[in-house]
Amino acid sequence: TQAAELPAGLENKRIALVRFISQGDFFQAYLAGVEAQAEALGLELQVFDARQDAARQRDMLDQAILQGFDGILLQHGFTDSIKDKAAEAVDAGIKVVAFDVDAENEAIPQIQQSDAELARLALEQAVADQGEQFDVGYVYVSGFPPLERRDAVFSEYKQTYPGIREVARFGTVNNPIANSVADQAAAVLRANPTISVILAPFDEFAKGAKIALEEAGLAQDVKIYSADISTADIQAMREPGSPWVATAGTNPAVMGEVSVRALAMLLAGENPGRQVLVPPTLITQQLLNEQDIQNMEQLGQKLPAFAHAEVANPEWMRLPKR
Ligand code: SR1
Repeated sequence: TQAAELPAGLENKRIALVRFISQGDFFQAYLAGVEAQAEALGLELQVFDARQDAARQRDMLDQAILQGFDGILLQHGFTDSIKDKAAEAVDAGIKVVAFDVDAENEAIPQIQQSDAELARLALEQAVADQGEQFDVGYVYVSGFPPLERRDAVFSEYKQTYPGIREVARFGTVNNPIANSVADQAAAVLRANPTISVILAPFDEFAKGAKIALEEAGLAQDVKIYSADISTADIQAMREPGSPWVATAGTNPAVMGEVSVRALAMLLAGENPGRQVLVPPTLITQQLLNEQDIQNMEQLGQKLPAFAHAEVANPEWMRLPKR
């Protein structure tokens, strides 16, 4: 079959990805998805990587505006540092979409992984496995919309199940995130021997918790429930005796593709909607072992939600080849 004609609005367009955070499996795969989808649509892409520096992200957004990009994809960051610049871009006629950062602008579609649903899936599994009474070590950093949305669901859970006690809260996004979290987790585990669950709603947090549990000889006693999935995560969950028993997530490469598709729709004069939500799926260690899933490609073959998301996908859309 012949590919549908692309809308005229997409010809010779240049787009910029302005990202706050880039280290870790999720962000590498997200970028791969952005690159693949931009190429499939013939969009020229430039990546601005702020490396977790809010002032630098603001400067980079400014540069993207001054350099006359047709479209801008914002990825993570803080409302206060980008809001006015994002509004400036919109006012200059630049199409803007945002993944996991709220620019507080009606003209900027917000892309996210249905974070509330994601947290619910992980917590439901924790309750199914551990019952309604357990002590939790919670890995959390405020200020990131996806983590805050997941946190709101954890707060509901603690109210619904008074036997679920958060006995320690810790977390950092200092690079390398997993190792920094591992150092904190080691101290938290020593101080709180009743912890039987670590809730780590970001896979770099879960990797850190796993390191700490294994070093402390606690991998049999404390279980990790997380967010996100990658090939490295699948391997870590499947290691013999791994404490990482469940995670909920989407395919981050698909999130990158969806983000560019939403931006392409705006460039084509179409509206992807104010909220572009990609539903997450629960993945347990048991499922990975039973189905002998070794990597993201195999996960996509077994669970089609990991291969493609049916959002921001008009008739004319060209998808990357896999
Ligand atoms: C620091 S924010 C980390 C999260 O961003 C993305 O939403 C990923 O799911 C990751 O958990």
